[in-house]
Amino acid sequence: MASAIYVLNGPNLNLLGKREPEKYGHATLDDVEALCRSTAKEHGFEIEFRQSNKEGELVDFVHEAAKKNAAGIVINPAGYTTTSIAIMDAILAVNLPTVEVHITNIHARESFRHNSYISKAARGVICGLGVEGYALAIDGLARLLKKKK
Ligand code: CA2
Repeated sequence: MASAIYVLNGPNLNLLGKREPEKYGHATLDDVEALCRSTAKEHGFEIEFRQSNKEGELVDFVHEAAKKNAAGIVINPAGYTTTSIAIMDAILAVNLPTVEVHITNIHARESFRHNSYISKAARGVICGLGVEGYALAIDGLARLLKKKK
């Protein structure tokens, strides 16, 4: 069986495409999942796609990724980006290559969005490229993982 990339989505991302399309675009989270699956398939990976509005559940997903021997993690921590030492610690603990994604350019927005705890644990960060950022994160992880073989 192909190994999996876990794609984790934080609070309110279940509203993608349904609210504030001027900010976050028209793609729904189901569209993002389909994009992730097709991108991963090109590289021979499967996707485990999750969303939660609860910090602890996101921590559990990170632990699950390690337990299931995932190849890597793509995470949009959303509103937990600038507050969650718990998610940062989980990513540091499992030591899986992790790419942080934001749909918007957080650095061009309010200053309270700039300082990401998750970036301190991530191998790379993509922001401001819309939901295409998820596909680019999977491409990037696939390239990193191929190099390791
Ligand atoms: O740009 C991103 O992807 C963010 O992670 C989105 C978060 C925000 O707190 C970060 O600063 C940047 C917000 C996610 C909320 O998702 C919604 C989606 C549609 C409508 C309303 C909220």
